Amino acid sequence: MYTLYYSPGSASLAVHLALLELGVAHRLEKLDLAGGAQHAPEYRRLNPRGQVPTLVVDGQAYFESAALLMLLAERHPEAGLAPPPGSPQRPAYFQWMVFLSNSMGAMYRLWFMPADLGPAELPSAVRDAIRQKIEEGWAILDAHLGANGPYMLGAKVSVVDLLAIMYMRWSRNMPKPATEWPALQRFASLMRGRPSWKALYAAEELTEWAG
Ligand SMILES: N[C@@H](CCC(=O)N[C@@H](CS)C(=O)NCC(=O)O)C(=O)O
Repeated sequence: MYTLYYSPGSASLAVHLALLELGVAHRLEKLDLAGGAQHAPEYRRLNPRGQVPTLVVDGQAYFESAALLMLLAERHPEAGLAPPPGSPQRPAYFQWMVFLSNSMGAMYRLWFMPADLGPAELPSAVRDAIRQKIEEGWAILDAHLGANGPYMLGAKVSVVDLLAIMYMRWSRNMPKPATEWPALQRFASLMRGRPSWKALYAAEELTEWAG
Protein backbone atom coordinates (compact mmCIF):
# COMPACT_ATOMS: atom_id res chain seq x y z
CA MET A 1 0.00 0.00 0.00
CA TYR A 2 1.23 3.46 -0.94
CA THR A 3 0.07 6.84 0.31
CA LEU A 4 0.45 9.77 -2.06
CA TYR A 5 0.28 13.32 -0.75
CA TYR A 6 -0.85 15.33 -3.73
CA SER A 7 -2.42 18.47 -5.06
CA PRO A 8 -4.50 18.29 -8.26
CA GLY A 9 -2.48 18.89 -11.42
CA SER A 10 0.75 19.60 -9.53
CA ALA A 11 4.12 17.78 -9.51
CA SER A 12 2.35 14.83 -7.89
CA LEU A 13 0.43 14.19 -11.14
CA ALA A 14 3.10 11.97 -12.71
CA VAL A 15 3.40 9.84 -9.58
CA HIS A 16 -0.37 9.49 -9.36
CA LEU A 17 -0.39 8.43 -13.03
CA ALA A 18 2.28 5.81 -12.30
CA LEU A 19 0.21 4.33 -9.46
CA LEU A 20 -2.77 4.14 -11.83
CA GLU A 21 -0.70 2.64 -14.66
CA LEU A 22 0.62 0.02 -12.24
CA GLY A 23 -2.83 -0.67 -10.85
CA VAL A 24 -1.44 -0.86 -7.31
CA ALA A 25 -3.41 -0.11 -4.15
CA HIS A 26 -2.89 3.44 -2.95
CA ARG A 27 -4.39 6.02 -0.65
CA LEU A 28 -4.59 9.68 -1.67
CA GLU A 29 -4.06 12.55 0.77
CA LYS A 30 -4.99 15.88 -0.81
CA LEU A 31 -3.07 18.93 0.35
CA ASP A 32 -4.46 22.45 0.14
CA LEU A 33 -1.35 24.25 -1.16
CA ALA A 34 -3.12 27.63 -1.39
CA GLY A 35 -4.07 27.27 2.27
CA GLY A 36 -0.46 26.44 3.22
CA ALA A 37 -1.02 22.81 4.25
CA GLN A 38 2.46 21.97 2.94
CA HIS A 39 3.98 24.09 5.71
CA ALA A 40 2.25 22.28 8.58
CA PRO A 41 4.85 20.77 10.93
CA GLU A 42 3.31 17.26 10.60
CA TYR A 43 3.69 17.46 6.83
CA ARG A 44 7.22 18.93 7.03
CA ARG A 45 8.20 15.85 9.01
CA LEU A 46 7.31 13.80 5.92
CA ASN A 47 8.69 16.26 3.40
CA PRO A 48 11.12 18.85 4.78
CA ARG A 49 10.84 20.89 1.57
CA GLY A 50 7.13 21.48 2.14
CA GLN A 51 6.20 20.40 -1.38
CA VAL A 52 4.15 17.76 -3.12
CA PRO A 53 4.49 14.97 -4.01
CA THR A 54 5.36 12.86 -1.01
CA LEU A 55 4.98 9.11 -1.35
CA VAL A 56 4.86 6.91 1.73
CA VAL A 57 6.27 3.47 0.93
CA ASP A 58 6.17 0.81 3.63
CA GLY A 59 5.79 3.51 6.28
CA GLN A 60 8.69 5.63 5.00
CA ALA A 61 8.13 8.98 3.25
CA TYR A 62 10.07 10.02 0.13
CA PHE A 63 9.94 13.08 -2.14
CA GLU A 64 11.00 14.29 -5.64
CA SER A 65 8.64 13.23 -8.43
CA ALA A 66 11.31 11.75 -10.75
CA ALA A 67 12.84 9.69 -7.94
CA LEU A 68 9.39 8.42 -6.94
CA LEU A 69 8.69 7.37 -10.54
CA MET A 70 11.97 5.46 -10.74
CA LEU A 71 11.28 3.85 -7.38
CA LEU A 72 7.80 2.71 -8.44
CA ALA A 73 9.09 1.35 -11.75
CA GLU A 74 11.76 -0.61 -9.90
CA ARG A 75 9.36 -2.00 -7.30
CA HIS A 76 7.01 -3.28 -10.02
CA PRO A 77 9.33 -4.54 -12.77
CA GLU A 78 6.60 -6.74 -14.25
CA ALA A 79 4.83 -3.60 -15.50
CA GLY A 80 7.84 -2.68 -17.65
CA LEU A 81 7.66 1.05 -16.87
CA ALA A 82 11.49 1.28 -16.92
CA PRO A 83 14.07 -0.58 -18.98
CA PRO A 84 15.93 -3.12 -16.83
CA PRO A 85 19.62 -2.63 -15.90
CA GLY A 86 21.87 -3.50 -18.82
CA SER A 87 19.15 -3.07 -21.46
CA PRO A 88 19.89 -0.86 -24.49
CA GLN A 89 17.32 1.78 -23.42
CA ARG A 90 18.78 2.15 -19.91
CA PRO A 91 21.16 5.07 -20.66
CA ALA A 92 18.40 7.03 -22.43
CA TYR A 93 16.11 6.33 -19.48
CA PHE A 94 18.58 7.97 -17.07
CA GLN A 95 19.24 10.83 -19.46
CA TRP A 96 15.61 11.81 -20.00
CA MET A 97 14.54 11.41 -16.38
CA VAL A 98 17.30 13.76 -15.28
CA PHE A 99 16.77 16.17 -18.17
CA LEU A 100 13.05 16.44 -17.50
CA SER A 101 13.42 16.82 -13.76
CA ASN A 102 16.56 18.90 -13.61
CA SER A 103 16.03 21.18 -16.60
CA MET A 104 12.30 21.35 -17.32
CA GLY A 105 11.15 20.87 -13.73
CA ALA A 106 13.61 23.41 -12.35
CA MET A 107 12.64 26.04 -14.94
CA TYR A 108 8.94 25.45 -14.32
CA ARG A 109 9.47 25.91 -10.60
CA LEU A 110 10.89 29.40 -11.29
CA TRP A 111 8.14 30.16 -13.82
CA PHE A 112 5.32 29.29 -11.44
CA MET A 113 7.00 30.09 -8.11
CA PRO A 114 9.33 33.04 -8.70
CA ALA A 115 9.34 33.75 -4.97
CA ASP A 116 11.93 30.95 -4.73
CA LEU A 117 14.39 33.59 -5.95
CA GLY A 118 13.15 36.30 -3.58
CA PRO A 119 10.76 38.71 -5.31
CA ALA A 120 7.15 37.73 -5.93
CA GLU A 121 7.58 38.88 -9.57
CA LEU A 122 10.68 38.37 -11.69
CA PRO A 123 11.96 41.06 -14.09
CA SER A 124 10.53 40.46 -17.56
CA ALA A 125 13.99 39.69 -19.05
CA VAL A 126 14.45 36.88 -16.52
CA ARG A 127 10.94 35.57 -17.15
CA ASP A 128 11.62 35.61 -20.90
CA ALA A 129 14.85 33.68 -20.37
CA ILE A 130 13.01 31.04 -18.32
CA ARG A 131 10.31 30.73 -21.00
CA GLN A 132 12.98 30.36 -23.67
CA LYS A 133 14.72 27.60 -21.70
CA ILE A 134 11.40 25.72 -21.42
CA GLU A 135 10.76 26.15 -25.17
CA GLU A 136 14.30 24.98 -25.97
CA GLY A 137 13.51 21.89 -23.93
CA TRP A 138 10.35 21.24 -25.95
CA ALA A 139 12.32 21.56 -29.18
CA ILE A 140 14.85 18.96 -27.95
CA LEU A 141 12.10 16.57 -26.85
CA ASP A 142 10.13 17.10 -30.07
CA ALA A 143 13.17 16.29 -32.22
CA HIS A 144 13.84 13.18 -30.15
CA LEU A 145 10.25 11.96 -30.37
CA GLY A 146 10.05 12.72 -34.09
CA ALA A 147 13.09 10.51 -34.72
CA ASN A 148 12.66 7.85 -32.04
CA GLY A 149 9.00 7.85 -30.89
CA PRO A 150 6.21 7.29 -30.43
CA TYR A 151 7.26 7.16 -26.75
CA MET A 152 10.34 8.70 -25.17
CA LEU A 153 12.11 5.33 -25.01
CA GLY A 154 10.77 4.11 -28.35
CA ALA A 155 8.05 1.53 -28.75
CA LYS A 156 7.02 1.13 -25.09
CA VAL A 157 5.54 3.55 -22.59
CA SER A 158 7.71 4.25 -19.54
CA VAL A 159 7.84 6.53 -16.51
CA VAL A 160 9.73 9.03 -18.70
CA ASP A 161 6.48 9.56 -20.60
CA LEU A 162 4.55 10.14 -17.39
CA LEU A 163 6.96 12.89 -16.38
CA ALA A 164 6.97 14.41 -19.88
CA ILE A 165 3.17 14.56 -20.17
CA MET A 166 2.92 16.24 -16.75
CA TYR A 167 5.30 19.01 -17.79
CA MET A 168 3.56 19.31 -21.17
CA ARG A 169 0.28 19.87 -19.37
CA TRP A 170 1.83 22.68 -17.36
CA SER A 171 2.63 24.54 -20.59
CA ARG A 172 -1.03 24.78 -21.62
CA ASN A 173 -1.42 28.46 -20.70
CA MET A 174 2.09 29.53 -21.68
CA PRO A 175 2.75 31.69 -24.77
CA LYS A 176 3.85 28.62 -26.76
CA PRO A 177 2.30 25.42 -25.34
CA ALA A 178 4.22 22.17 -25.88
CA THR A 179 1.48 20.90 -28.21
CA GLU A 180 2.64 23.46 -30.81
CA TRP A 181 5.46 21.03 -31.63
CA PRO A 182 4.15 18.28 -33.96
CA ALA A 183 5.79 15.19 -32.46
CA LEU A 184 4.87 16.39 -28.96
CA GLN A 185 1.29 16.89 -30.12
CA ARG A 186 1.14 13.28 -31.37
CA PHE A 187 2.71 12.09 -28.12
CA ALA A 188 0.14 14.04 -26.07
CA SER A 189 -2.71 12.40 -28.01
CA LEU A 190 -1.31 8.96 -27.25
CA MET A 191 -0.80 9.65 -23.56
CA ARG A 192 -4.17 11.34 -23.10
CA GLY A 193 -5.87 8.37 -24.73
CA ARG A 194 -4.67 6.00 -22.02
CA PRO A 195 -7.16 4.74 -19.41
CA SER A 196 -4.83 6.01 -16.64
CA TRP A 197 -5.33 9.58 -17.90
CA LYS A 198 -9.10 9.32 -17.58
CA ALA A 199 -8.77 7.73 -14.13
CA LEU A 200 -6.41 10.52 -13.08
CA TYR A 201 -8.84 13.22 -14.21
CA ALA A 202 -11.67 11.56 -12.32
CA ALA A 203 -9.63 11.10 -9.12
CA GLU A 204 -8.11 14.61 -9.11
CA GLU A 205 -11.28 16.25 -10.50
CA LEU A 206 -9.30 17.88 -13.31
CA THR A 207 -10.98 19.40 -16.35
CA GLU A 208 -8.47 21.47 -18.38
CA TRP A 209 -6.36 19.75 -21.06
CA ALA A 210 -8.32 16.49 -20.84
CA GLY A 211 -7.52 15.72 -24.50
N1 LIG B 1 11.34 18.95 -7.67
C1 LIG B 1 10.09 18.71 -7.02
C2 LIG B 1 9.20 19.94 -7.17
C3 LIG B 1 7.93 19.82 -6.38
C4 LIG B 1 7.14 21.11 -6.43
O1 LIG B 1 7.61 22.17 -6.85
N2 LIG B 1 5.87 21.01 -5.99
C5 LIG B 1 5.01 22.17 -5.96
C6 LIG B 1 3.70 21.89 -6.66
S1 LIG B 1 3.91 21.70 -8.38
C7 LIG B 1 4.68 22.52 -4.52
O2 LIG B 1 4.58 21.65 -3.68
N3 LIG B 1 4.48 23.81 -4.25
C8 LIG B 1 4.11 24.29 -2.97
C9 LIG B 1 5.16 25.16 -2.37
O3 LIG B 1 6.30 25.18 -2.85
O4 LIG B 1 4.83 25.85 -1.38
C10 LIG B 1 9.41 17.47 -7.61
O5 LIG B 1 9.50 17.27 -8.82
O6 LIG B 1 8.83 16.69 -6.84
